[in-house]
Amino acid sequence: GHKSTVLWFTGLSGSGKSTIAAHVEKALHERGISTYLLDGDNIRHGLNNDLGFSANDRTENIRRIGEVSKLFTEAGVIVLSAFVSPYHSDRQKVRSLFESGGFIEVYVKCSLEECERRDPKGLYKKARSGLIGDFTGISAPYEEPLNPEITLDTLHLSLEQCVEKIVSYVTETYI
Ligand code: GGZ
Repeated sequence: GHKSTVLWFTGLSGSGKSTIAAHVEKALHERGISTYLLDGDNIRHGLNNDLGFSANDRTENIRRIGEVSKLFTEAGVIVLSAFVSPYHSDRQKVRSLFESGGFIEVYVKCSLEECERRDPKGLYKKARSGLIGDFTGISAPYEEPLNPEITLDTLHLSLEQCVEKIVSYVTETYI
């Protein structure tokens, strides 16, 4: 039989989570593996459109995404979830929904300085000027993963190298 799994991407806004996840998804499809990508576009605009960015709302956001991820893995697909998920305890609760090996935490590591330099949506600028409150890295915390299965040092790895690191991890552990 086969075992499904969730790839849980965590990192700052602008660290590259969604971009890397989308490329991993494409690479897995090329190997005949079914996937489903959860990100802000399909979750925060739909299921979780009642939630904002307070600590409690983020906790509830991640809780629901964890449950949805579990449902999809039960349907046999590899789930790629790309959310800031800044709180260690929230990520641990999601991890506990899965059996050992079923939750692969991918820390998309990128310095605040670099994320702020990229600022693709101008959100850091708005956060600095006070137009957006509770902004991760500026006015809200980001708790680094303590023991992630995979760390991607995006300052030193290319997109292709990040994708390769994840795909080889998955194809070695997912039969
Ligand atoms: C952090 C925010 C905020 C605040 C809006 N803090 O770069 P993006 O735009 O596309 O990714 C960020 C996204 C974060 O939503 P998540 O559901 O991933 O967050 S969490 O896991 O913490 O619940 C950013 C945008 O939404 N955004 N306001 N205040 N990011």
